[in-house]
Amino acid sequence: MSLRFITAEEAASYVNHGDNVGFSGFTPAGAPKAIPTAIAERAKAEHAKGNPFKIGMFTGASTGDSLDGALARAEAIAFRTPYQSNKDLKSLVNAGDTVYFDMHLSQLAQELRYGFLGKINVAVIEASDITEQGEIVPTTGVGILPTIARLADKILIELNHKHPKALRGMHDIYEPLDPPYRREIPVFSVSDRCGSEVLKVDPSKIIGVVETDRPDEVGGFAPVDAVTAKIGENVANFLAGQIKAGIVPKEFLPIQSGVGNIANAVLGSLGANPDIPAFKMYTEVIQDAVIGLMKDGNVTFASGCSLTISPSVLEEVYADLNFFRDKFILRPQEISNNPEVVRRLGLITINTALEADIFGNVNSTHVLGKQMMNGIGGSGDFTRNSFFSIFTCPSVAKGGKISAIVPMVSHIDHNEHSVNVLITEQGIADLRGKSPVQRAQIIIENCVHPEYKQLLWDYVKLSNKVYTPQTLSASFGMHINFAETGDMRTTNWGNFIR
Ligand code: 0RQ
Repeated sequence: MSLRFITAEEAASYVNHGDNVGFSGFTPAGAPKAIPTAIAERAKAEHAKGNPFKIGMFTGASTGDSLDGALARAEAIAFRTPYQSNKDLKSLVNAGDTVYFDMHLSQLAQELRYGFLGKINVAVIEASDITEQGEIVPTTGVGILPTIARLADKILIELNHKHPKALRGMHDIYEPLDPPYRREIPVFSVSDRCGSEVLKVDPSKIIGVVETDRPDEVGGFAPVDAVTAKIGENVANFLAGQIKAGIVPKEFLPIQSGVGNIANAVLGSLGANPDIPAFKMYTEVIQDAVIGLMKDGNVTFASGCSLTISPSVLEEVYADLNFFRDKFILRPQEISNNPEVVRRLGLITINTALEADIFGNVNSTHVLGKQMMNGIGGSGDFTRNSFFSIFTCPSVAKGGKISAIVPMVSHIDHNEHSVNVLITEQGIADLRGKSPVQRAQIIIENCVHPEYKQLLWDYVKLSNKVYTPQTLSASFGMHINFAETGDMRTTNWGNFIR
């Protein structure tokens, strides 16, 4: 069957109001660009004629502005899952103007297969190569690609010439069987492959191929500052101590590192610490810092779901693909984040908290309990199944007006049973084997900013001789005081005692 090359506008004409559309990629890496923009234009044209036009959207994680941004601005989103970070989409989500539900990223593909989330009408897939037999080589991000390609009635391809055909061989495409037939996922070490190097789809479902030449819309990172550098140093020192204590084997364990500025800084610190051996990563997003660490020999292999690196760094990788070729595998998020594999490999997981409480519960998603930041992403997939889990965050936000450590988190993503170690620029709290009272003591002593220590000690003293020293009428006192006065520091517990 020969491939039909079409325009993005024609491709968009195959997407109808009410359709559920699955998009390839993970973060802006591997996310289609031309077809979503054309779907947004189509939505605007239909709206101008007075017709409804909205689609349901399944993506790997966040995407680029020409996908989430364009469709949000066109008011074309009926619902959206999972992780997102585009500012226009976030405004809709936080104004309650679209339906958004957050999910553990490893679970999305299986929940689509199980039928929990409805049908997929169309899959829009970015490819670096495609054959007439329906063999597709993905680009820099995989996401939920195999599942949407198999479940969708129609497939639209964006063949992006920005990515070399030589990417063939860098992906590992695997979809597990569903219960009761599922078997073990045969990944026993970070670099094991379990699937095929290309995605095979039914060629009769491919409606058309749109050729593009557009870079991934990946933003840069904030430069490392004194606070993020100190957090990174604390993480590296903690891990070096765990090797010395014989808890982490001297050959080390694979690292998973979360997304964002803090995570990028932490990785840099691990590479710079002479007591941390060269390591492998079994992670979700391979960020800029990893490329530098690979070049210096500090990271020897990375398995991930996407190569989310800034355009200039990606050019470096493509210019030297022979060096990088045997150092990466890109897999579907169902495999890169798979709980079974995470637990088997014994990952040390490092993710970022927006807020933590003195008992070790972590909020990674909600600003002050109500506003969605990005989503839980893969942090839950990794944290719950890790060898041990670390959460990092600066001890204060907004110039000190917010303490990142509070009596009770305003939203919970990771609970005290899954959070093993909390690290801020102030220090390290190792929570393993400790009671709630002991956890509160070590978190306040080691991690809380000096301006908030006394306030939190006073909070603990509000209850006496209980298992968890929580005072329900005051547990959100710092949040309420911030809402009323713009500063948590002036919280007076006396105002909250009933
Ligand atoms: O806001 O910049 O307006 O001052 O929250 O700061 O710089 O965005 O931090 O890039 O490290 O991201 C948790 C969001 C951190 C990310 C999060 C304010 C603070 C600032 C945060 P301003 P940055 P980072 C697997 C892992 C969930 C998913 C995950 C994330 C902004 O890491 O999305 O872990 N994680 N995935 O001022 C109010 C507080 C605050 C606060 C900070 N307590 N209250 N505002 N801020 N603390 C990978 C994937 O899943 C893809």
